[in-house]
Amino acid sequence: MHKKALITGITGMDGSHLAELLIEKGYEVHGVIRRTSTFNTDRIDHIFDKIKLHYGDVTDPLVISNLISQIQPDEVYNLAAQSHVKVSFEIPYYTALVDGLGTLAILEAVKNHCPNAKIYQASTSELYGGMGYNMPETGYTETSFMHPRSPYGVAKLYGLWITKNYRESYGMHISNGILFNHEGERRGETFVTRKITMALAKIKKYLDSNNLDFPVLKLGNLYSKRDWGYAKDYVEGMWLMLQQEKPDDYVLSTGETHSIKEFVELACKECGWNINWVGSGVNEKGVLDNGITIIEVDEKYYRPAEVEILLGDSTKAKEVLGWIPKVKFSELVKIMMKHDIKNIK
Ligand code: NAP
Ligand code: F7E
Repeated sequence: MHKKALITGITGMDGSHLAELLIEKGYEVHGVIRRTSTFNTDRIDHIFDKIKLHYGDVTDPLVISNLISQIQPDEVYNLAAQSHVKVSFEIPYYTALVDGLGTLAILEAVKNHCPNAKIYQASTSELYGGMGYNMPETGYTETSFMHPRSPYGVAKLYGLWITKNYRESYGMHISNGILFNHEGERRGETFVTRKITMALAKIKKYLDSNNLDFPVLKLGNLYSKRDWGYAKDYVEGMWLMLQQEKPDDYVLSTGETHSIKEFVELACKECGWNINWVGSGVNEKGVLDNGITIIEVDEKYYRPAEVEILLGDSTKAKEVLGWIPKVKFSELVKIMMKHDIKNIK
């Protein structure tokens, strides 16, 4: 008998990589997709025949309950979320509904219809808030103090605690993956890494044909630091958590932290450029050796509260799950830049 998995958020970056991994492992893979007026299945079109898709929304407990009751999954991966931190300041109520109460809908449905199913909850490094005072020198661990700094982070804190509560109250097998930023060639185009690699690939195309009429890349805070890993490594960690006899919570991270500027600098190197930073604050610019400005700061990308620095310590995941991230920062930038140079339109 094939194991059955249900993935919410299957059309997202992680959902698509996880679906591929579970197909490889012989699972019957089910996914929840939202009805949209244009296609939203780009990331899973290549595996369309190998998965079973169901219309639904985690803000609709009725459909979530019906689906879980009908499918009777062995494993549920709750990846659905309004996952953009900056956008969460603009739509805080909706973010709370999806990322907070959506999680509750999944838990109730599993408790009522298949209480032995194992659940993965997509928790996040945004829970820590990155203000520095609560970060150990070697990085945040599962027990570090949490201080979320956005409506997204606060909604995910509810998700973390309601899953812990169902685990303690009803003995359910629920694990939280506290995942630090992970990226890749399928990353949403408004997250900073992909925004950079796509914009630089476009600028390169213009400059290679001696056309200077290119759109300058506008960024917000260039000084925040992130612990960036590769999405494919992280979905492996999600699966490993559900293969354990006992549920638990795990940090997944690379143990390195780099600024937005460092990401830009390495990405430029992949394009064959050296970038120089001139000016400061909103007047700071990224200028190539030949004097061409390719980056400007636009304060519209600043956040009302910023997460300044994130660094994770995934010792527990290494020791218990045997999980080690294969791709580190410089390799990640290379993968993304190469992909976008090859595919940019
Ligand atoms: P993503 O690319 O933004 O994907 C989010 C997925 O959730 C999409 O499939 C989206 O569907 C779906 N979704 C959104 N609202 C929904 C709703 N109301 N009902 C059902 N589905 C809904 O995110 P990701 O980067 O793959 O991240 C996956 C999960 O991990 C998210 O929960 C995120 O918050 C969390 N996380 C991500 C990171 C990271 O660095 N990537 C780190 C820590 C935690 P549409 O395609 O229709 O929009
Ligand atoms: O921002 C700065 C921005 O939007 C990273 C989500 O997957 O990871 C992600 O959240 C940093 C921030 O990711 C721009 O201010 C500068 O400091 O790529 P991001 P995020 O906010 O870290 C966590 C772990 C999640 O859980 C989330 O779901 O980059 N930044 N200039 C910018 N950010 C964006 N988006 N756009 C800019 O122009």
